[in-house]
Amino acid sequence: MPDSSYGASQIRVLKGLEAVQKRPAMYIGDTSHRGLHHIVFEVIDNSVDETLAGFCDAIEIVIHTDGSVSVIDNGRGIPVDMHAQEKRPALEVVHTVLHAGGKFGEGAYKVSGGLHGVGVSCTNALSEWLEVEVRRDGHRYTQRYERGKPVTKVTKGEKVKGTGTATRFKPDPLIFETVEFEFEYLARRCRELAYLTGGARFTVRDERTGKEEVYQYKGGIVDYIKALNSAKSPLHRPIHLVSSRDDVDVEVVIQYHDSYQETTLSFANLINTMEGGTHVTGFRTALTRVINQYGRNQGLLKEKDANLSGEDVRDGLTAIISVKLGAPQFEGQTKTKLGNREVDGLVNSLVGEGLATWFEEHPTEARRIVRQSQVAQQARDAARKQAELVRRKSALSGGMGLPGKLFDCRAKDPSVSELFIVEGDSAAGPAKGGRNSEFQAILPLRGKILNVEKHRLDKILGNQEIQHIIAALGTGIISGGNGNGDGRANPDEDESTGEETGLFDLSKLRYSRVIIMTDADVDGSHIRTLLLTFFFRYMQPLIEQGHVYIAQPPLYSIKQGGKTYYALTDEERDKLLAELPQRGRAMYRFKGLGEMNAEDLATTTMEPETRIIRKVTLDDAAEADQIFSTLMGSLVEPRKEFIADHAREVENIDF
Ligand code: 0RA
Repeated sequence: MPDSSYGASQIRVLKGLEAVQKRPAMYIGDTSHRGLHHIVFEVIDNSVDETLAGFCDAIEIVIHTDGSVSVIDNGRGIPVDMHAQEKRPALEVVHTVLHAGGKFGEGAYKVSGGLHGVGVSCTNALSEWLEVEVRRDGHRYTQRYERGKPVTKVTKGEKVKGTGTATRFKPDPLIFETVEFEFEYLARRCRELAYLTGGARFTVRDERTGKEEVYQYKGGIVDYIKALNSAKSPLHRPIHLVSSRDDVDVEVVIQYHDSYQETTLSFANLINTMEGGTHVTGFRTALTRVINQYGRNQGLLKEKDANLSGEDVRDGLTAIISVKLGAPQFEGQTKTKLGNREVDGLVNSLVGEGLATWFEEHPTEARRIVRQSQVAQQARDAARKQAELVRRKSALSGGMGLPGKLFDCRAKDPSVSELFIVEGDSAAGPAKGGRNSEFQAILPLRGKILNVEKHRLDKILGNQEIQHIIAALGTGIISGGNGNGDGRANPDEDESTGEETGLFDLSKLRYSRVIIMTDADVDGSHIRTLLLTFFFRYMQPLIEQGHVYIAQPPLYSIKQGGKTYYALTDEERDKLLAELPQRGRAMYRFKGLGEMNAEDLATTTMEPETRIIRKVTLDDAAEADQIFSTLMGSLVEPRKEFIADHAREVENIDF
């Protein structure tokens, strides 16, 4: 009965793809902006795998005007021959069977870059249509699918030169909440991949705007660290360590500069491990050990001196850690923490050996690094004393320690009360008028908000606006702060005394909701990024426990027939204008919160029954933190671009 097995496999395929369509979030995380882009990355990952295998050096991503996206590579081309078991062309199997990618034929990959590894069949299932074109064996082959199902056979076309795979697809609007692609989001990841693959050329083009970026970095992560430190004063040339053991590849690049912030980026199989993990722990333990050992051996650290802590040796450190392994385990809230136990000791010993050798060979630079860590140690002692002082002051003075600018609410029960952090005194007016003073408090921020990237803890705590926020919330802060992109409240798992986190106490939180309310423009979004970065680094549990929100004030009001309608975006405005009759209609554009009257602000943004607010996730905050680092901290090019794009807000940013 030759046909029954064919039928059975077809049914299995249908069930698989239907499961993806029924529960997309199970496969791609969510169906919002992030999930939408995830299905593009799923396709890009396949091309990147081909790059890692050494067969592909150019990948092109195009956003088309019809809402579809193309991913084009010059790899070997997905095989089109018959799949022995499935009795269908391999190309079709890859697109219709879950987890089929890379597992077929000879070319199975040792290391795969896909995050969830769900494969292109997921992208296919969640697309209104998908067309794939393979150049292979001197011919063109094509196939088209609609909502995951093949609507043509794999068709052999005309003769062509070269090899490669081109995939074009249009995300299904019945599945995704938004189908609007964001050029910057795709470009950012492609730039990262260009650094991590070290040589492959990534082109990202947006046919809606004509924008195009090309990323290619022959020096790999050494180029990456140079870019990160390009606006800083490095103490030495990048230290580049490459080694492997037990089928795990470890590549690390380290460069100290003369300012304070730590920037550690870590990757496992090219995935940005924002929550850190065993590779980061191994790296940190090795770094602390080698610097202390060298300092002791050279007599820079005296017998009576305390050891340098992990935090001390990371002041002014930029580091990129990239590991590749066969079976990565991803853990943590956002599945971006590497969990493989064996990696810790392995990275620890490989980095330890490499770094110790480098120190012996570069005594001048090595001494400079030890000396900088010692300065950090002294400053940290001083900062700790000051932090303790700030906390004691506010604890001793009880309610009296609240900032004068705070318009507090009457309710003293944190579980019912909310704090609105608003931008500028002009916005404070309507916010005060629009609030319910029984349970809603207002804290206006004024003047320059400190650039937390550039300053050490003692300076940050000295900043007025930051002090007001800390005092109003009542929780205190995590005194070490989080290293950039690390995502853990206490990064020093290997050496912590618990002292570092002792200053933060979530049970002291005076409001259950902390709502950031800024203008719906670029200035507002910038201040929001700054605040999220501060919360991410110094009050992370606040975000983890879901206490931070973003208000969404409207950009437009449209009055028509005695009723008022509001629009948050230009798209919403256009939709309303199309729906409402034109006669007697008046539209108004709010240039800022300060221009809204109290009633408008209350209904749209403040009253719990009618407002729109958004809960901030750790992911949002981590992303803000990364955007912030990129814009303010380091990369010169994006910063220039940013300033050019938003010149008028620059006066409010402390560079
Ligand atoms: C496995 C084997 C071979 C090619 C590929 C995978 C491949 C997959 C994708 C997905 C996007 N672009 C791709 N490029 C290549 C071919 C093995 C052979 O030719 O022997």
